[in-house]
Amino acid sequence: MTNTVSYKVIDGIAIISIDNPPVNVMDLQTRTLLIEAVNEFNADPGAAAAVLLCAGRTFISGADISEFDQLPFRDPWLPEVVQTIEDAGKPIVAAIHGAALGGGLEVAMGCHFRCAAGDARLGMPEVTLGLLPGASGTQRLPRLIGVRRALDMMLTGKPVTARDALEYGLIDCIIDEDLQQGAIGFARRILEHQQAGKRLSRVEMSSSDAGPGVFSEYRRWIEKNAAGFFAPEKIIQCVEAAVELPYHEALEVEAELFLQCLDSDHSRAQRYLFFAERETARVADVPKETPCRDINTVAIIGGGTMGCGIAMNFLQANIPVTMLEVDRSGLDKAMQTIRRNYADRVSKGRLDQARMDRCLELLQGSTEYDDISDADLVIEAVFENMSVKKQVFTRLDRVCKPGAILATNTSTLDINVIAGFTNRPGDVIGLHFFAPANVMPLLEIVRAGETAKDVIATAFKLAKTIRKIGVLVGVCFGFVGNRMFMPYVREAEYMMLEGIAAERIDRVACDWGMAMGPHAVTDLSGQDVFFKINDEWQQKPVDPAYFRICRVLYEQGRYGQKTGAGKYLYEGRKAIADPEVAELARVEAGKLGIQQRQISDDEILKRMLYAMINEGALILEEGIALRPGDIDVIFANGYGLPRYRGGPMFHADLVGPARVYEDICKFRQRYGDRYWTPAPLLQQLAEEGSTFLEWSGQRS
Ligand code: T1G
Repeated sequence: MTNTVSYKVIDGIAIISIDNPPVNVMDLQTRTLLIEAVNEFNADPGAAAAVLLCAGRTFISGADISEFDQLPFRDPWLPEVVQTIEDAGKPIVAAIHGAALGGGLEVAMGCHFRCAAGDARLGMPEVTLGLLPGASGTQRLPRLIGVRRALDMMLTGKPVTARDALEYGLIDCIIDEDLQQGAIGFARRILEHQQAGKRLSRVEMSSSDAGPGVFSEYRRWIEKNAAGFFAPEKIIQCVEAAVELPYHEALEVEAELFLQCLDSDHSRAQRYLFFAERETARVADVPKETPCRDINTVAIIGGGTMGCGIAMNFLQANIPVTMLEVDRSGLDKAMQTIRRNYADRVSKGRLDQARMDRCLELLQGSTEYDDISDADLVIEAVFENMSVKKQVFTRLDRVCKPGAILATNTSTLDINVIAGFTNRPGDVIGLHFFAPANVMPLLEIVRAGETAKDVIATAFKLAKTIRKIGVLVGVCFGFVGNRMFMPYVREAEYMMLEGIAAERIDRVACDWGMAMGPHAVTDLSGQDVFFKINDEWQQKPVDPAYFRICRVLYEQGRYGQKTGAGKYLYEGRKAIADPEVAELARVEAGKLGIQQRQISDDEILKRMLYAMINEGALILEEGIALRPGDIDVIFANGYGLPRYRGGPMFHADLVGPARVYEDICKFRQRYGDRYWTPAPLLQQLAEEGSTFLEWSGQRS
């Protein structure tokens, strides 16, 4: 194993270099060798100062997250490394490029000075893993940049730019030339001026550093922005300790609260998603080195809401787009929609005017198919109807150049049939975006029977280019996300027929952490949308109770938010429980002979989640999803499942497949086989005492 830390001296300045590809994590070897290098520097009379930097594309990106499941930590643990650096008898300058994240920034704060390249980023993303900075970061950061800015960084997990870091005092200088040379020059200057730099553990803090009411202000921030998450409150408690206790006592509080976070199901779920999101691109028969097609120009067919949102993704990635509509008025409307979407973002400060102008410069419009004959990628986003798709793909097959990728954004139709409208099925793939298409991070990449491997590889590369998380799914009704979401809504609807109010069902879902309850979601998308999806579905259950309330509401024109009434009444976007809907449910239940019954919150939640989990088990058996983690990534990034729950399959493993199976068997006894026949894989795991993760061999 090559050493990940090296030491050398250049004209009296020691260079301590970390080289631990791909992102210089502080694993055990690197922690051990870094301490040895600092000790060597301490003892080296030929080195008056030291520069600590990293090889490769980034500074230290943090502790090794994969170590967190192998407790106890193997010494030297990171806090010891940071303190060893600070205790050095001579100045050490951190030279940061790429990103200094988590433990990486903590190591940099152990140094006495910090320099950074102009495009470097510095952050504390631990909260995104359900953790807190556990190597003295909660104590050093407030001492360096103040309580408020430290809480902002640690609670949001968002990195700051080098310029902001300089303004905050997080770094001492920005180096625009060669980083190592610049840092050496900086080190020489501090020696000339005999500057000792900051030993943060010796900086005193008191409650006056926090200011009145700051912690209650940030607790209100948590309620609004991070409700339900475990770690944010612990971060605040660490900073309270920083201003109330001596450094070393407060450090003990940090250590204790860090372990509480580490041991929480929330953090296990969030760490699991971190790796699961990086695993989705691993496709056994499409190796990493599969060549990709060049995508330099994109055409979008259909300038509706989805088509415009999809177009914006590529414009923001500096890829020219031609929007194709059937006629001039449709095209003008589409171009206006895109302009308005960007203008909204500019008015909200989420985009600057220059960026908007650049995006619009890359946008062309046309009503002629011939104008897109040279596009490298065409994405169809027309009306969800097979005959319309046939017209589009027949024409694309005729006009598009050889090698162009022909993608459909369909969410329910059979892509094998769509590929059959062309003479090039290998070039056809599904790219299923989620509304709003320019915002939602999820992209279902739908592999049809003949989709070529380089087309799949290109789709994954494209997903990264447009900052989406691509997940490969197979062809079936609803692919993975919608196919599992429908049983979730089906049960939510059925319980209304059993006499449970829509608002109570939604509350139970939201108490578990869902961003919106199932009934609020269907009112947002539209009861008409759900009615049409089911109407198009040839193999839908032959069951008069299936989405019965949705159908009755549709027939009454109560589509949801868009008509001011659906499952709820609406005053603007405010949902108000509607007794008429509860009565409607009772009437329909009477017609269907469905008994009203008392149902506990616990069962309400299980009925919805276990319906999803059972469908997910079928999906895994059918190979429609490659891994349970892929399913969970879909739900964490496209359906508002809280990241601290991991996802439906992670939840099943947490509860235990055997207990899920047991409850599903009880539902089967009461409601029959149609919806509650346990998936064979779930039964197998229950009988083996195994989990979905073990079954898939996926990294936890
Ligand atoms: N630990 C282990 N593996 C990591 C890792 C980490 N910290 N960061 C990245 N990897 C792996 C990743 O799984 C992938 O592996 C490969 O490196 C490339 O990553 C005590 C408690 C740095 C911005 O949260 O945000 O320090 O898939 O594809 O897109 O207070 O990686 O190739 O096998 O993401 O260029 C805090 C996490 C840790 C930063 C680079 N730090 N990493 O993005 O590459 S907790 C973080 C990232 C901590 C201390 C606390 C990104 C990146 P594989 P990648 P990228």
